[in-house]
Amino acid sequence: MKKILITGCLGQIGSELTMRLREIYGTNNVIATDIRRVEDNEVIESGPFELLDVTDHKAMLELAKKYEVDTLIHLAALLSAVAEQKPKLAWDLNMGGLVNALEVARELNLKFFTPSSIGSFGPGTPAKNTPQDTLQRPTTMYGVTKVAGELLCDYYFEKFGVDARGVRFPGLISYKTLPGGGTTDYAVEIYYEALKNKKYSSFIDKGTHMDMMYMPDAIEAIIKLMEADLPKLKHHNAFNITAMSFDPEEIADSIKKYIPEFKMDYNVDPARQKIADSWPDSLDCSAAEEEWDFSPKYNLDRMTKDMLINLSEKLELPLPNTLK
Ligand code: VAH
Repeated sequence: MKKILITGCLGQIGSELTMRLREIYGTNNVIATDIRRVEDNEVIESGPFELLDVTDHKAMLELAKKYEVDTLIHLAALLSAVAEQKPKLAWDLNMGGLVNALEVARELNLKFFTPSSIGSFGPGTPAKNTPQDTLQRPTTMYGVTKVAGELLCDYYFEKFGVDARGVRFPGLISYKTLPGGGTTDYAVEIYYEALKNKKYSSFIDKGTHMDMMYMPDAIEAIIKLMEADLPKLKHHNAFNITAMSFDPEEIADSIKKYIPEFKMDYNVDPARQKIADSWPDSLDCSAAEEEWDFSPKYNLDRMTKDMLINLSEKLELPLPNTLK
């Protein structure tokens, strides 16, 4: 990768990936795009930014040519909960945007990345230690677009030689940008509420295990995969990756190690609970470990400590005594 075009740069992944890529490859070599412009935003103010609607193939092609990029990282998509409320819009954006991005990668011979998700699995998939190659019959529109996306990316690799790579992300947790419309968002909200109010009502029920990962590990995984030697990859779209699996009780217990008075109860959202119940409990990541040395660094307690320290600063709230 030398010159990179990113779509969805203002999203939860894009906001952090753009800044990290600019650190590594140089600010002017990372062109950030999104459908909207916002004020007072470090991604927009720190380097090249363009407005881009990913359903506009011509506009995407013109930007890729204008900046003479060699890599396209396509992140723009609707997440699971919103996609379930607006399934037709989710199909049009997630699939229309993806096929446009793959066409641009084909036409300009670009290296390509787009994320899949644990949402690409369904109730018929083995829930524990979910294999890299297994049944994928998701019961959500988000999952349908993720499975279709994986198949489309592999098609472009086999048919046109597009070097398309992807990972199946678990729930991603970060303090820099609030997630938008996901099922795993409870695992981000809980940290904000723990600092603000010392309590949280989880919309996901007790005992619901889902794979999760701290954002720094997710960012490094994308870069590591994209820099891997192509001949070493037996899989392309998309690799199982995860760093931990927990349920609401376990993340609450981790927070209590730093905020002993923290209390959690439940106000389950049936729609997002139904989505979560259809996803695996824990993934087998051996293919990613063997083929490109995937190795996350944050476990639950280390993530909790880092989240609380950074959120205290971001929210201008007192650091818990245990962290002083
Ligand atoms: C979502 N955060 O909840 C995303 C992700 C595995 C979850 O795909 O939709």
